Amino acid sequence: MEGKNYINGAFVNGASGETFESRNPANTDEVLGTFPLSSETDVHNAVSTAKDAYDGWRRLSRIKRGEYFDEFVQLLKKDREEISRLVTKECGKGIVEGRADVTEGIHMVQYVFGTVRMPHGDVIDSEIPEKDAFLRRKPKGVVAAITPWNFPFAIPLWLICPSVVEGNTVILKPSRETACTANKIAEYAHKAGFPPGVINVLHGGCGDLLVKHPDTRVVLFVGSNDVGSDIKKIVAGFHDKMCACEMGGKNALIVLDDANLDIAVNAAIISAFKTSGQRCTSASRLIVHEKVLSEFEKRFVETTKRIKIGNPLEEDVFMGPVINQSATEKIARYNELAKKEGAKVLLDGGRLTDELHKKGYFMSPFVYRMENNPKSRVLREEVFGPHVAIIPVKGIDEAIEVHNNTDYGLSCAVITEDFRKARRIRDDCEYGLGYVNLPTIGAEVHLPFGGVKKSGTGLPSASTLIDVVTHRTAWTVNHAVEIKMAQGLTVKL
Ligand code: UN1
Repeated sequence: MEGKNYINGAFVNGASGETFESRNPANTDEVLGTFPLSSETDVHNAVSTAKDAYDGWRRLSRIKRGEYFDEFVQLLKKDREEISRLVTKECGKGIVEGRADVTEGIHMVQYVFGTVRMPHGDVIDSEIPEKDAFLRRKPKGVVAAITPWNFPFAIPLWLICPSVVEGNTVILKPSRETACTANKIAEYAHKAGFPPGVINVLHGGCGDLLVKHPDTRVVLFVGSNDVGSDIKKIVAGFHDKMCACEMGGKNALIVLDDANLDIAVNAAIISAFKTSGQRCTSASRLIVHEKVLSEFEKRFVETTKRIKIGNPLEEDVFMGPVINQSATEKIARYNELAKKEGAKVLLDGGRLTDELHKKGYFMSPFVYRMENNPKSRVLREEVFGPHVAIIPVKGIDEAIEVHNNTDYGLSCAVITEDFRKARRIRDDCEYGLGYVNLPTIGAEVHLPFGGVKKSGTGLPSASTLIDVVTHRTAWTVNHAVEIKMAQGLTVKL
């Protein structure tokens, strides 16, 4: 694919002429596409086109804006399989997950289209019977959306769809690792007929320029805490810019003493190893009650050994490669660190270099048992790979304490048959997404998606992004011929 930026309804080269490549992480010899490395000129062009398009776009009725999404989703649904295969090739997740990523993106488009004929504000009583007050929503202007490679289809759509349907215009800056998928999003938006400048895509190397640009009103970001923290600092320097950041997790699945162990093992496998552990919602901590520890551990390790790692386009492959060389190095560093910190290694993971795997970034699961230690780095820091600790606990109090012993707070799951214990987890653990008898992954688009502590800014994305990309305004109308004021302010001279 010869990728381009998508600005003002046209596919264009970058101003500098510099490019980068997107490669298949399962076979690094395979170049999937070449893309422009965007520079200041490209950012200037994209932001000014999005700014110009904003006025016309916001003036359309919300229902008219929604109709573009109807066209968009029909095109996406027709090519669902082709897009899924591209997602899988580019980011390495198994094809079942490639399809799920595309399905989740499609759900987001369907969701926003479904909202346009639904109530969108509130009518609020006034103290004065002749006054009607309305809560109305206004768009904000140009939105910059900076997205990661692990959900190259769904996450851009989580951010683009609510922004655009509300009347904002958007510039998407996708990860360089998954530029082909972002290019596809631009192609389908183009075919769906969105007016020029409403949706723009800028590849590579320009995220900070978009954040710093005085005309981007909102910055939406999903990625690492380091980058998110830098974005927050830059945005704080502007009086009229805000950001909503989703920034990873160190999630845990808690297995209590009364747990159904079939559910527990299955949920743990899904939580730890889907997407090779590279979801913000992946669990890298399994907090297990000592009464069920040996049985759980035995079954979890046996099942993990059966995981098929290989070409993610094969239907029965569970784990594809991780995303790139530096991911393999980071995971290996954390595996070593776990050993130094006193882990009892149950499965020693590492890079697979045999004939079948030598061309890709394949890592096998690293599973260990480790006593709770509030100072341990491996039990507190995000690894983003198939690296998982089993932490024994004596009861629910300790489980909660261990759960909260990290700076992150995104996703939490408990396996129990006891609704009272589940309620304690619900109330005392720190998280944004909580699950009972389920894995820590698999949120749906019509729920708020976001975390607490280092995981987020408290402004969840997907459906609830509407609160970030709109101003809630009060609009009050007087139906009387005289002015009657609230708070006893009525004056007649
Ligand atoms: C992410 O990893 O950043 O809940 C997103 C889930 C998916 C989204 C994950 N629906 O696991």
